[in-house]
Amino acid sequence: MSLNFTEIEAKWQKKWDESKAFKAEDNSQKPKYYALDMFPYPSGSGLHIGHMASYTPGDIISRYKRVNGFNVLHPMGYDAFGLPAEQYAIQTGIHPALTTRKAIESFRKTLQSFGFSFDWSREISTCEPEYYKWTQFIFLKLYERGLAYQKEVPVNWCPALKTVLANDEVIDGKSERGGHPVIRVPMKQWMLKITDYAERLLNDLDKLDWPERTKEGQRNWIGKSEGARVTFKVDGHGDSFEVFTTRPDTLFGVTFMVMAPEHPLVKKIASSAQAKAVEEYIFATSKKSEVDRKATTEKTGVFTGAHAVHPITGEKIQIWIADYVLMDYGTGAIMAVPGHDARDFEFATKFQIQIKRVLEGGDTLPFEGEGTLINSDFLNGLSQKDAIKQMLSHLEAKKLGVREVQYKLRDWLFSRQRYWGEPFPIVQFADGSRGVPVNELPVILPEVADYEPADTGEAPLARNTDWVRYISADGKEGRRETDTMPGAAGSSWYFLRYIDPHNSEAPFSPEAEKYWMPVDLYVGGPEHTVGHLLYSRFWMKVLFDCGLVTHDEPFKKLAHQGMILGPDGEKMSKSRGNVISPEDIAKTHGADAMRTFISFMGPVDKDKPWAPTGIDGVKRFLDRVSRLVVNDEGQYVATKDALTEDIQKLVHKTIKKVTDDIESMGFNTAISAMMILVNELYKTECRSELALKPLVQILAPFAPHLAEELWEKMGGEGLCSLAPWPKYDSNLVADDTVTMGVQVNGKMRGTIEIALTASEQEAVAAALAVSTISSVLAGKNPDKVIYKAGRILNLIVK
Ligand code: ANZ
Repeated sequence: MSLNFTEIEAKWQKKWDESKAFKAEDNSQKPKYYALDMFPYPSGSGLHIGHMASYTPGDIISRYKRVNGFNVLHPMGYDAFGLPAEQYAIQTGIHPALTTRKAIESFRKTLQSFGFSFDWSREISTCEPEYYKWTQFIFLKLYERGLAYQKEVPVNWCPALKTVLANDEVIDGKSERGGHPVIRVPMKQWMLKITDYAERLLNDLDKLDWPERTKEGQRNWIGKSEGARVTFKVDGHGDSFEVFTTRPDTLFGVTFMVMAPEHPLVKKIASSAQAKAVEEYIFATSKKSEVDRKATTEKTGVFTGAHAVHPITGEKIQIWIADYVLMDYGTGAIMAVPGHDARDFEFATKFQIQIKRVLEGGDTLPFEGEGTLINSDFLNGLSQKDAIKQMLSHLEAKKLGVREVQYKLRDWLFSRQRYWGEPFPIVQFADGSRGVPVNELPVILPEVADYEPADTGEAPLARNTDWVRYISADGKEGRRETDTMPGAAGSSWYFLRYIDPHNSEAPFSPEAEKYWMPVDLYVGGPEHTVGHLLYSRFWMKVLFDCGLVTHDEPFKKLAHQGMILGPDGEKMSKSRGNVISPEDIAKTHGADAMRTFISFMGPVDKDKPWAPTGIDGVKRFLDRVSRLVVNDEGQYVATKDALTEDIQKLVHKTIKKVTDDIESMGFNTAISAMMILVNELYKTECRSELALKPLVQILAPFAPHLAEELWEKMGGEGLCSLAPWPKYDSNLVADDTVTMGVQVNGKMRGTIEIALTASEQEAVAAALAVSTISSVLAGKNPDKVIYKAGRILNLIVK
């Protein structure tokens, strides 16, 4: 009978809780370490294995840093507003406030049962008024700075969810949550001007220790393009229009123009002969989603009957409309260069428009590579790069165009026609909208019986006429904003609330911000790359500009956890029936085994299939560790014996390996190293506390409950979770002998086992003693020796 893990785990969770073992200190002289996990949505379906995979790495690091002299902030909370909670509430018919609170209770209980070393005194929930008061406060800061505005925009409307969605919430034309179809319709919405921060959001990525693919994901989403805005006159009209091009070098290759069907000039310039076809095409396009328009399906379009005038050659060029040109990028109109742009080529081919080559290179057109300019007047013979420069100067000198930078990034659509979110602290008066005075915050989300969204797009709060009616201090009547903020509002700054969670005067104190920020390690999924992770950076920069924070990036280092797949190697899902529930594993194997197995399965950021035999193996390993201290009869069997030299060295090497591996988040190899040590202890029948105490300490970040129990049994001082990390002696960890390959005339002939400090003479002597080497030498002495200690020994004979 090994130790009863269920009892042990409950016992130590209680002790940690009672002694507030993991409380982060506020006025500490110690260096700080802020380890943050992405907080969960408290949905009704409970915590899943993905949460465990996500929270285990940060907990290991927190526990490790805590015993290495750091004042560690490791908090947890709930992203409690937003669609999932509300959808669940609508399905069950119970108020979202109730279902959310219930889900939070269950989440907290499960999280505690896994021994995560969170500072529970800092727990926050974004749906509580004392929290969202400050979300509203920050919104007012954005509003005051002109970074929050209302606009009629084509939005992603999801008829099934009855709300609009942000671009990152729509994947392949379907809602990210639920996979419902999403269509484009114009609606008046709140927008946040994240585009004002595009350049800083792009540049500051360079100072972050984030996975490269995540930074690249943000770079692409921001999508900076440098080029020119060129003006074209409409032939026979007083009008002109502009195009955005990244390729001003190809201006002499333009053979037609394309406007987005929504372009304001289209109806005006369409010839009477083409008017009907144009109208019909505009109507057909209005039914297409942006995703469909961007898809590489067959090109469609209609000639407007109008012509543009080439700004340099004066040639007349047909103006078309086509849905592959989008209204909300660049200027909504392009100069088409079918010789060197594949989309334009396809279009020109279909509609039999002239195709001109203006760059040398490639056998066939379209040629999209780099080349030398031809058929291009004063650009002929120039490289593409020089031609771009030359053309830009020419356009600017002749006032035909200007240099321009474009970003793909769009302003953040920030309102939802839903109930379960932060009310906007905004009132519409007859003469315009105004923010409510700060002393009226929070604007409480009223309790309503009827919180279902309407088909019309009108927010549920609008039905609450008493709440909507607002009388200002100076007696003016207004109407409260009835939309609510999106789920990502509360999560855009929650890391700042943990640092001072009970402050009722401010979102956080300046001292707390100075001390605790930025987050030293943030662990969470890569799916948040262009949503939450970008929004948080944006809000942090706005707060920085307001002088409310002293750091302009929230997360110094970011790590992603991989997915835990089912035993079949597929993503876990109810329909596949391959879901592993953490609660079940906690019952059969215990939290320690679960945490250790998750760490042992492979590198943190890789997807890993769950292996039932794997967790059994890890459980056996933990049992083996415990039997070194207490045998199956419950007798204490550890000794105070001195260690042999070999075991002493191995203990120190293992401490070093585990230390280095935790630092680099290589948890799986840390556990392997501990397994090797445990095997050696069994082999040599060593049960000495001198080996076991450090072993238990370095095991503690992974299997903290068992470590505490064994530590207590061995008479360790205080909590193992707080005992200083064992130190290794660097003299004992140096590998003093190495195995080296030996070459004769560059050809590998054998190996020698030799001290790292061995001289050339000693190395040659050792080599000559190996028969496979001496037989090749056939009695001759080497004429020349190439020797680098520990690396190479090459004997040269003539
Ligand atoms: C002429 C040209 C020639 C272009 C050539 C490309 C290649 P990125 O890099 O993504 O910024 N474009 C501009 N506005 C557009 C819109 N609203 N909808 C669709 N396409 C648009 O792409 C910039 C290029 O995409 C621009 O440069 C323009 O085509 C097109 F050999 O102008 B180019």
